[in-house]
Amino acid sequence: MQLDVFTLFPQWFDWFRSQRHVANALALGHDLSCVNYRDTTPLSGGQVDDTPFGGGAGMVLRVDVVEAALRARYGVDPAELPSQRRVIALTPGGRMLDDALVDELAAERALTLLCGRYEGFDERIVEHFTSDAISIGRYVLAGGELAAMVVADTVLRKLPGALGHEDSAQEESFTAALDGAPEYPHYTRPADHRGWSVPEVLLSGHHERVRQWRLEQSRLRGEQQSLDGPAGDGA
Ligand code: 6GU
Repeated sequence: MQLDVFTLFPQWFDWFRSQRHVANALALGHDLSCVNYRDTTPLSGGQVDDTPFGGGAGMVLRVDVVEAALRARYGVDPAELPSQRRVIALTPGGRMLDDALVDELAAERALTLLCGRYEGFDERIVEHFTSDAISIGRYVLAGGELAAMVVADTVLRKLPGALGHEDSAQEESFTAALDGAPEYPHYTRPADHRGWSVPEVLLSGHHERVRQWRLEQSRLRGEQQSLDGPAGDGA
């Protein structure tokens, strides 16, 4: 997987790259590169954003700036890119990220993630240069960088070998193995702490009963989440 992140804050990703599952994925031959919009801006003084037409607060990332950055990186007209590769704008108005979308992205050979700042993107960037717009939840971040890290984190940990333990991403929260429900509770030693004891079934050594109990717990948690109300997709 080739992950390219376009951002004004490439140094934020230094920390991210050092996280173990990310480092594992990179050691396996995957790549995470950052491109700074500022390095190729056609504007003087390193300018990358501007005030919104029609007025209003904040600054908007300029379409000419993003075009120059994409053109420099890929050597083609960025308007042709969406038909060649997955180019994703991180924006609160985008498609909500969930496990199914992560699986879809993890199957790609390459992903381009565009981070907006301030009030976000000039809409022409999203319209002409991207194949997708993705949001990570119904709240507003100061910029797309944290969302890009969430996307990169969730995608990279799905790649074979990234987690060290091959089953880890198979039967976990929101996967088909659990019918899309959250994961069941886990316990480890001590079996009793201050009288808080581990459910008996987990100590029984009875694999089929353990399996049934876990499925039931997962299902109950899914029900509880539905009662808690919509977490973005209205489910
Ligand atoms: Cl992708 N970007 C920003 N700025 N805020 C968000 C988001 C993305 N997803 C949820 N909130």
